[in-house]
Amino acid sequence: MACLRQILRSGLQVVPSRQIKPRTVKAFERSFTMTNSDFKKFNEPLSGLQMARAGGIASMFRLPVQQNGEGLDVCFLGIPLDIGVSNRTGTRFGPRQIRTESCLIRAFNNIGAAPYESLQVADIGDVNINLYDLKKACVDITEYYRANVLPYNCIPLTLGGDHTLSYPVMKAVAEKHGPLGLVHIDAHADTTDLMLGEPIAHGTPFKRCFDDNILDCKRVVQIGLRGSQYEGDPNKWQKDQGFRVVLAEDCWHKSLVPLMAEVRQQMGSGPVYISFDIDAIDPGFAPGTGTPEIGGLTTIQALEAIRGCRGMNIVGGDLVEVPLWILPRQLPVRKNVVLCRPGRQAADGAGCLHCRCLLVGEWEKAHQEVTFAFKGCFFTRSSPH
Ligand SMILES: [Mn+2]
Repeated sequence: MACLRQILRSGLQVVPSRQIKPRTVKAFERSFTMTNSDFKKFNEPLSGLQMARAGGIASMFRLPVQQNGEGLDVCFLGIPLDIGVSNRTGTRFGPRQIRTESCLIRAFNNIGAAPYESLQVADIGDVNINLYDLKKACVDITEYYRANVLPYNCIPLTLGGDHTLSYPVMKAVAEKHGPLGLVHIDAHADTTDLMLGEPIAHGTPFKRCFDDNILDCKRVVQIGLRGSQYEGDPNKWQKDQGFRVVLAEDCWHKSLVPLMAEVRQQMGSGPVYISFDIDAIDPGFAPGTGTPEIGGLTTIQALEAIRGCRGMNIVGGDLVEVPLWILPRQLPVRKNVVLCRPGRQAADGAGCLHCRCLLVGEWEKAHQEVTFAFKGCFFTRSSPH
């Protein structure tokens, strides 16, 4: 989330994202004269200089935990959902795992972003969902946001959980803000109408959003789409509705800074929701997501895309499809895991858990096509695709 002071300093237009509370405005005005110690009234991540990073409650960014969005500008909350996936399960553990990994965060970054100087942020826990009934889970999600987040003018940043959740979350957000612009970063369009005959699944959320008039279609952009498709002109439907579609191939070997300048123009001053599917990033960088596709965005491009949203009227966001298996030591088939390296041949038809390279029998070639630095890729003989 962009810091207001940084936005002003950078000369970008400041677009009020909502009715800014008096306390926030005062803090913003005072921020030019206050010292760091004066900001302690705002929550900050528990510093690794104060307490060992392995310690403390495993909240998002080691921020304080509270029950709802009261008094907050921004809240983190988790949705441990993975019964909407079409391939590998495990992202129900995503919120917990993201929180665990987030213990490395510090209050400032090296380009000067300082969100905790002007925004009150906390972790409000997880949505209690029915994991035996996907449709009921969606109802649970919308009702939770209506009751515990949106009445407090609090911007929800959701930790997923599979991509199904964007539909019920955006439904609640749009009830408050009206039709939403959407910055959707993903390997897949997620605009399928039915999956196995079902309207609710992780490949359908933005079709459902469209059907429910949740989207302001001229202000929708999808970035990073790629991979094999069910039909020859897979993105025609989105384009017919007015979406902008940016294929992964259109991003290869490029900075996304110019693209994001155009996206800011497209979004204008209206409310914007950001939905970031971790599988947008190449599986060489972000292995282990449920439906990986080679040839994806680099981590640098991911940062450019998110930083490029600065100045937009952001009313909510999510990070989805993050699985249990972020680190090799957490792979459930640990004993059988072998770390792939260029030059090493796949034996016995072993399947790659993350990049599908062995599936097509061309993993050396595939990795050459993924021109970004090779960060490690895991395969196992016991878990073919
Ligand atoms: Mn997705």
